[in-house]
Amino acid sequence: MMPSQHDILMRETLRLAEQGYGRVSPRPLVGSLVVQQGVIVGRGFYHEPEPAHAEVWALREAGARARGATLYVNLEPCSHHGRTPPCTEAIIAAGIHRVVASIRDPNPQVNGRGFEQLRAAGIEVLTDVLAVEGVKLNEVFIVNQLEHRPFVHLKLAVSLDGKIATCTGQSQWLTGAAARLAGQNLRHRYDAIAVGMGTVLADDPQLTDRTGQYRHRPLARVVFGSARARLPLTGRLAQTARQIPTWLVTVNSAGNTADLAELEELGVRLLRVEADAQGRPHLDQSLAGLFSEGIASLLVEGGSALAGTFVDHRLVDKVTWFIAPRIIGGATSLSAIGGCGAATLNDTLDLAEVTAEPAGSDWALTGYAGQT
Ligand code: AOF
Ligand code: ZN
Repeated sequence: MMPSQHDILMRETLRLAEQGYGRVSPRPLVGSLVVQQGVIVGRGFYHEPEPAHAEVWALREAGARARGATLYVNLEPCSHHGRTPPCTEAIIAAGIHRVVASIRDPNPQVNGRGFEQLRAAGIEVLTDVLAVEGVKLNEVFIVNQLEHRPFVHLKLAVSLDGKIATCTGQSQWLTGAAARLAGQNLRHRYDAIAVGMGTVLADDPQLTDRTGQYRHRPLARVVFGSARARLPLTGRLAQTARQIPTWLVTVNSAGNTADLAELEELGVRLLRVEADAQGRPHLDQSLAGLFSEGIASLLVEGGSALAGTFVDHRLVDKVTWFIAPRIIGGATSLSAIGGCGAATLNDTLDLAEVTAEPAGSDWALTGYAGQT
């Protein structure tokens, strides 16, 4: 079937919105087009630090040509006074004849009111155009609005037999350059990377966005600790904590020890939460704390224990496995996911919408964790 004109123009709108990657969080990715008699006369996408919404950029460029035109936007136009006046008012004032949208805005301040206001002003409103793609583009924003927690994406590099290290603990590098570059590109789309203390102690990682692409806030680092394990003072994370936001999630019972005070002096931020049954930071509370610090999305990069905790709690939204076509073997070599795991095959974490793409000689398998 031939794609409709609306589908073609919405695809272009989504493509424009994507230019906001790294430049919008914790707000949504939004693109907009103004189309007059089949000709695009205005384009816009949302990008910090400019507060203007995508629709406003597109209307500005269109100027008088917006009168009687169709406006495409991937998110319902806002109806509230935020940092800017409502886009619905700007659309009505510009004389737009028809609005074509992909998805409704889950923000409770909008949530259907934008469409209502436009219809009440006599504007034709068409919704749900490329809705599946529209939801995917703003998967982070939707989880933020509905669940008030960061979107969680679990990303690991594994061997064909699901191991992340050899029996002697060697893990660098399991995958090739192309997969590692794809991993960097993933980092660019996230607000923070999370790792467990074991990974910090084993690898002394930098956890930085080295894509070279502009981002309006630095990629934050989050280390999940416990009551005992400490972030090494001389490690790369602690030593760069002044320049790059670095969080240590720890349990209340860790107290106010001298080494925690020293870490704070180096610029490491402490997030203290209650301990769970295993004495580790309570995961719901940790995510709530990070969210209230402005972290809207979290890329969990391991190791096995931390990944296991997220899986056991079913606090995973999306998964990407970079799979190297090599077999490590060995009963004692570390597998990707620790924790308790599923007791029966009814309890497994099952992925939906799975795609597999080649990444050099490796594979990138991505899927969504269905709610169980
Ligand atoms: C954006 N950019 O292009 C559109 C948005 O914080 P404010 O005042 O800018 O308002 C943000 C809300 O506006 C956002 O949560 C969403 O509901 C709506 N639409 N936001 O940041 C845009 N169209
Ligand atoms: Zn708006």
